[in-house]
Amino acid sequence: MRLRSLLFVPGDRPDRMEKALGLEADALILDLEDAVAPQAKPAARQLTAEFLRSAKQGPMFFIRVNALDSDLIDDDLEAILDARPDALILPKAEGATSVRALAAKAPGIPILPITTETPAAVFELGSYRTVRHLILGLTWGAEDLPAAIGATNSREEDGSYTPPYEMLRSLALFGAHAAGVEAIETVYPAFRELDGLAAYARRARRDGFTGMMAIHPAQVPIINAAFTPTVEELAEAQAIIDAFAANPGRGALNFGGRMIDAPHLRQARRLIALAETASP
Ligand code: 1VU
Repeated sequence: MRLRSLLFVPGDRPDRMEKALGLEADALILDLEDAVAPQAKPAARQLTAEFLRSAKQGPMFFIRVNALDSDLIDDDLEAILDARPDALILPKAEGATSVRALAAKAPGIPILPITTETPAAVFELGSYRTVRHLILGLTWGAEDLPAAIGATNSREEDGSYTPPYEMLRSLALFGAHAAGVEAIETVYPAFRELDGLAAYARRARRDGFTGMMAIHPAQVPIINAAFTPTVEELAEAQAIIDAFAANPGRGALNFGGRMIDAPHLRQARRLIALAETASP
């Protein structure tokens, strides 16, 4: 599975769904939650299900349903489950309990929870490893929690996260890796700032995220590039693997003036494996 870019498309916009098919996003997230106004929810369910039935080729098709404690999710699932989405995005998830509750309503469909949107969710970030068989990844959000706790913003003036949200990002990252699933970076809302996005996405991959959500077509190629290893990175990874192969029995080596040992070899192997899954 290659899951570098996941593009949100509002579920009541079939024109945008068609456009999204040609954008090389690895997955489309057809949204029934916050991108759809309350009065448009019934139409969005129907349009999303129709689109899913007619467009089975191309990217993976994920659907973001409404939250478990909304009175909307059962109608969402009734409308879309027959169309067999590749995964369900669960907003306002509060740990393994939420995942089990959705899995009971939608058996056999992998779940990608958004893990940091309520205060209680924060204390459940370590629990996802108990439901790793039900989830394909973890992602996080920096938009809903400030509203839930009366904070004025999750970002500093320069766009970086304030300490509480930087902490949440780290917990979501390690929660995903503890569960052994994809770690998906949250959206970059300033969709006209492409240089800022490129730096943000590079930082995400550097930190251990494996992919990232997008909200606008222009973000997709930038995210794909950031999560695709460069030729130079691959060459270095191969050289590290070769160096250990040429020195069997040695735990630590001099690699051009710097020490490499077991973690560097693991990292190099992981990068080569990542490139193999990222090849079309
Ligand atoms: O040039 P065209 O007319 O052919 O196409 C437009 C526009 O339709 C298209 N486009 C999109 N196509 C597919 N998917 C999209 N998400 C999408 N967004 C735009 O691209 C062409 C240019 O559009 P634009 O630059 O004029 O953009 P607008 O000002 O019309 O729209 C900007 C927003 C941000 C409103 C739009 O991109 C959008 O609706 N994005 C998705 C929002 C969303 O789903 N938000 C919820 C998830 S965020 C979250 O919850 C974080 C955890």
